[in-house]
Amino acid sequence: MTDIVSLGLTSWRPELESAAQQTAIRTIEGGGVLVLPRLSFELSAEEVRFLSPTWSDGRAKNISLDGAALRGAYGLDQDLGALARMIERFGASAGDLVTALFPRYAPYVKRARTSFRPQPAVGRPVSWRKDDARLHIDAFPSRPNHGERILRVFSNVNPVEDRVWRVGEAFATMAQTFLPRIGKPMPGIPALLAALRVTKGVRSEYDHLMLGLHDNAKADLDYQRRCEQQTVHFAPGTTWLCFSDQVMHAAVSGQHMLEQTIHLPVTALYDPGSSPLAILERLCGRRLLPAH
Ligand SMILES: O=C(O)CCC(=O)C(=O)O
Ligand SMILES: [Fe+2]
Repeated sequence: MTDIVSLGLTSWRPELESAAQQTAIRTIEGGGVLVLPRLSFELSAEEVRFLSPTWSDGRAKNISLDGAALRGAYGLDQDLGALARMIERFGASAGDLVTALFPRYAPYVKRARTSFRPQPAVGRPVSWRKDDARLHIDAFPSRPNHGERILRVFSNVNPVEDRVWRVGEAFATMAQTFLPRIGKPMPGIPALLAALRVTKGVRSEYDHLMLGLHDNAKADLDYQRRCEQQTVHFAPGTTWLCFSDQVMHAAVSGQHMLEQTIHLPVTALYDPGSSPLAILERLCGRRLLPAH
């Protein structure tokens, strides 16, 4: 069963006892979810108005802040400036938190995209491949990452409603089920996709397998129903973290969430042997990245 472990932190820059730090590291690198039920991201009275899907431009799934660029939002410049500052403040807080919890990761907390999700978590019509209501690991078709980890910090900013997830079985167990169903990449195709800029860089065998796991798990409705899983409620004011390239997760319900993604090289981990790259290489019995 995937570990769901809570810590009672109340600060975005906590000073941790060594035992709590070890718990945090073991939980997250072991493929669990670290839950901080007392760490809320506070909105100012001015910012509460952003808890509405009307700020979405209606096209993008989420509102996101990538460096200085706000995407997917609709409104007057002045309002969008305030919205961007709220998202930026969350990104900075999430970065502080990761630095305090996992000092080894600190050099890599050059933050990637921060997202704000004022839409209901489920209910929008999407293709099965994009349907995050199905259990999956995160793997992105256009962004090969060559084993780099996807660490995500989430916070439920809804004043009254839980965010609810299903959390599935351990990564290695899931991989054992689906690896035999994934074909070899077609020779020449990864290079072609990169040349055509369909992918940002060449898709490695690791990326091919991660996408294959993502797609095969989402496509298999019988697996979705029957695999070992638990329902997890993240109450209003809860923050949680996981490696979303490792934890099988699915959105069940909720609205109004902030999320920060941080990319980490496998070498930044306390235990690189726990990474999906190491697990898949053990299961396949060969290297999955090109030698360099
Ligand atoms: O909407 C959610 O709560 C989870 C969505 C998801 O799968 C993700 O952010 O990776
Ligand atoms: Fe996901």
